[in-house]
Amino acid sequence: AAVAHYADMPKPDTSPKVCFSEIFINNEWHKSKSGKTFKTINPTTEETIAEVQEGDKEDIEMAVKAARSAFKLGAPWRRMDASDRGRLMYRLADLIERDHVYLASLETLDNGKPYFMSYNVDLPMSIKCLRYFAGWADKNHGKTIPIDGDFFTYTRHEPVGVCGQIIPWNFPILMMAWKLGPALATGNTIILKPAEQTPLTALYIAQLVKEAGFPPGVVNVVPGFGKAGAVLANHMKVDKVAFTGSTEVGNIIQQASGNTNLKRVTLELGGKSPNIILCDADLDYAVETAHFALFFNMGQCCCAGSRTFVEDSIYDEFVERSAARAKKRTVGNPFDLKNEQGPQISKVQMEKILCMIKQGKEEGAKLVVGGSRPKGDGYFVEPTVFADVQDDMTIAREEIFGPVQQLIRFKKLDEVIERANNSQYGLAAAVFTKDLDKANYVVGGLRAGTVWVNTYNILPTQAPFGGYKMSGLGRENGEYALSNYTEVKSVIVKVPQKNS
Ligand code: TXE
Repeated sequence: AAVAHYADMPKPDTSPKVCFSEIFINNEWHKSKSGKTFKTINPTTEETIAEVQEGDKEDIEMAVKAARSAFKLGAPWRRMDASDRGRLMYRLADLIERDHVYLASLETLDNGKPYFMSYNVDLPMSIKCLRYFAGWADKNHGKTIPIDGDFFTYTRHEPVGVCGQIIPWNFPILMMAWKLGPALATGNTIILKPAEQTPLTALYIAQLVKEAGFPPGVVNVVPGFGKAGAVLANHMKVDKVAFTGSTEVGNIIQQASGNTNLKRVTLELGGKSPNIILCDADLDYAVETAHFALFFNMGQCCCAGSRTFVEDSIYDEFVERSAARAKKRTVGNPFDLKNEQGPQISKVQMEKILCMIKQGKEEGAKLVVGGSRPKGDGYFVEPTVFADVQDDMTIAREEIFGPVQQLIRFKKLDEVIERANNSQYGLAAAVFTKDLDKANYVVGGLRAGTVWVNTYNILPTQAPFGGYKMSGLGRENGEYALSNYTEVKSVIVKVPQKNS
């Protein structure tokens, strides 16, 4: 199917020009107050793509001021009709679509993900997300409530206010869309901090925000490191922070809120998602989908199917076929359409993955394919498959965030549900079977925010996504996301006489 698409796809721009590398506040470009810059690296070549202005405390202060001012009573953004907020969002989606090839190319350059994916997955999903939430702008309404006594009571869904949004590097444009969509639809103002590894597409989209006609200060984009994020999380004048990243930093952000102004916090964190394959599943399809569940985006997915539980009677066959599939996986230059896998995001991540592979071997898992860094430049890791993985091994407990598949044996359904749930995480899960009763039983038993049945990695903008347990707090996407960006106000009005 992938090959058939090649012919219809516009060619990538393999050296897209970097147009914006400064800090975006009040619809203007600024140099950092400290004068500092940082390098963004091409993970395929290990070369510097650009020097980016490094936002820090003073720049965040300036951005918070801009966002507060854009949120003032009577400000254009506050006075704007909700339907017009939606129109601006549709316009932003149209502009991203206009620059689809450029943005997909820039994403591939900065992140290393195959252009085939950035063009066909990241960009379309981001555009759809903005359009979906644009439609919500004038539909997120309150209720009238028949309270006791001579009163008229209604609720207003009001914006929370100034929102800090801190995003990771694995899906830079898509994470930006998931954050901007519900926040703008509901009328908030934003300071977004992209990940230090991948600031470029967020900065380009900032310029499109201006071109679309959003008033100054509504969307501010401050590139920088975790310490700039920490300033947002601790800021007394930030009303909410939305974060996607590691569970470790998620904990810190929740604490920062507790230590300061109890700002609203939503978190989308790590996972160790179980993918349960029963013996009656279509074997070819299950092997291919389990492969995709783990290896998609170089394994850098919070919902990666990183614990593949396979029923005893098909286990050996499954291992053999999974190994054969991983061996066939094409790895290399992400601009080359035939490659399924590019480099990992950074040297740090590559080394973390290699270290966990070593631990897997030391703890007794059986390495059946891969396990090393291929020769040459770039932060590549070979597609790797481990068999005979036990639940207590590090590779079965901790997030690897790389192209490393764990195949785990199970015998009974009850047993596998318990083992699947025996994790600090609860982001996603899947079950493969033709038996509807068994599928429903597994669905009911799993403690996870998303459960896929006979599929994986389907993340529609219309359906909520988020984690149980230490995988997060709150839901992104779908109608549920709106409540994370609204305060509910009860208004109680004395009336002379109430009638039914
Ligand atoms: O994440 P961090 P890192 C997991 C994955 C990966 C690990 C580490 O397992 O191997 O996390 O990746 C900002 N206050 N995920 O180090 O540090 C940071 O600048 C406020 C899962 O890249 O959590 C960046 O913008 N912000 C994940 C963002 O947080 C801080 C995606 C994420 O970086 C901060 C990425 C602080 N104290 C990694 N420290 C997912 N859920 O999809 C850092 N940041």
